[in-house]
Formats: sequence, C-alpha cells, structure tokens
Amino acid sequence: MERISAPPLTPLSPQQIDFFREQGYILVKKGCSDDLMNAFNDHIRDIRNQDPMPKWAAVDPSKKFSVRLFNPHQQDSFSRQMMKLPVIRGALAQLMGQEAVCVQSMYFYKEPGSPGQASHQDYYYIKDDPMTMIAAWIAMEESVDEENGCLWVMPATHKLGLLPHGAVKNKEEHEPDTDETEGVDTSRQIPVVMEKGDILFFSELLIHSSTKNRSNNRWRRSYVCHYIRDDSHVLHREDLRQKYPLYD
Ligand SMILES: O=C(O)CCC(=O)C(=O)O
Repeated sequence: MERISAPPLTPLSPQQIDFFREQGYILVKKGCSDDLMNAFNDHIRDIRNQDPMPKWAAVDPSKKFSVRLFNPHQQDSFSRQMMKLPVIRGALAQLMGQEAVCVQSMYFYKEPGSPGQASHQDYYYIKDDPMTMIAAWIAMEESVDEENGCLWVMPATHKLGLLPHGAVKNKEEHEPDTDETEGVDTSRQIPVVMEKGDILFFSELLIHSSTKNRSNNRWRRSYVCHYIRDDSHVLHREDLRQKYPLYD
C-alpha cells in the first residue's frame, strides 16, 4: 500500500512569516517539549560516553564535550527524528513555500570555556542552488543567554547578499579555524536569549555569531540543522549532498 504522509503543520502566523521576510529570522517559543530535549541530550551524552566511542562520533577524548558534533543525523536515528520535528517541517514549508529537506546537522555541547563562532553567513560555507537554505536552531538548555554563549543576529542583513569573509580576528573568543565577515560593522548584532525547546529559524544570508561560553558551570547545548527546499541542491560540498526528507 502506498504510504501517504500527513500534510505539514502551519505553526507560523502571517505576521511571523512577514517578520522573517523583513528581518531574516523568526523565534518560535517552546516549539518542543522539555522531555524531548532532555531525552535527546541524554542520548547524545551516552553516545559520547561509549567506550570505545563510535567512530562517527569520535573526537579527541580530552575535548569530549567541547564545541560540537557534526552530522549525527547521517548515522543516528534519534538525531534524524529530531531534524524532522513536525513543527520544523511545517514552519519551513511555510517559509519556503514547499517542503524542505535537511542537509546538515550539528549538535553543540559548548561546555564552559568553549569558543563561539565568529560573524558569518551560512551561505559562505554551504552554497545551494536555488538559494533557499534556512537553519533551525533549537535551544537545549533552560537558558541560553549572553553568559553561556547564545546566538547573536544582525537583523535584515539577509538582504545584503554574500559578503566577503576572512580569517577570524579574535581567536580567543571564536573558533580559530573558521572565517568571519569583513567590511561590515557587526556591532548591530543583537543577542537571541532562548529557553529550552525554543526554535530560531534564520536565513542563509543573515549575519550571525556566538560568543564564548563564559559561565562557570552551564553548558550551552543546541541542535542546529540546515535545510533547503526540496527542489534545491547543495553545490561543491560532497559531504552534504544527501537530502533527508522530513515527511517520511
Ligand atoms: O550555535 C552557534 O554557536 C553557532 C551556530 C552557527 O553559526 C550556525 O549554525 O551557522
């Protein structure tokens, strides 16, 4: 028998869709439950605590919870389910006008002392054609704020097109091996303070960054996935070519 998936939800109001078009981002409060976030955090922690650690999740053991784990959705079914949350599928279909597929996931631990990400536009790292990419950034802590290294966004910069990027300047504050926007005054960035289960959607051209986790004992876990419209394709990045549908 043919499997027919349910139509996507429509969680965003017309005002929220307009806000996204104008500002390049929209925050959805409490898009997922604390129970689900806690279960996913425990699951990822268990994977990193396995001995030996699965090869795909392996890192230098002294940095087990520093910064991030790339593309768990390619290996792990719980991570895949998390990228397909009905609220995310629905919001993306509203913002893109068509169903989305996932191309990248990142689980951030960002334990105290971990560096942030310098200002950048995601399109600089992942080129898609046509340009439709949107990120969904899920907060996995009670509070994600300026102290533990929340995300900062620069409203309406998705209208500027792709800007030049160069080497990171402040290597103490930001991950040193990444690049940073150049030629723009990024002091207009604003912090996006979030609670567990909140979801921030933002455009591939929006300038955003995060600061170092300066708290004494609070992690800043988050799950961040990147999506393109299902008729769009990732260029150049062989590692991100596979599209993961959200409706099966
Ligand atoms: O969560 C962060 O600290 C940075 C995330 C980010 O820059 C991104 O998802 O593109």
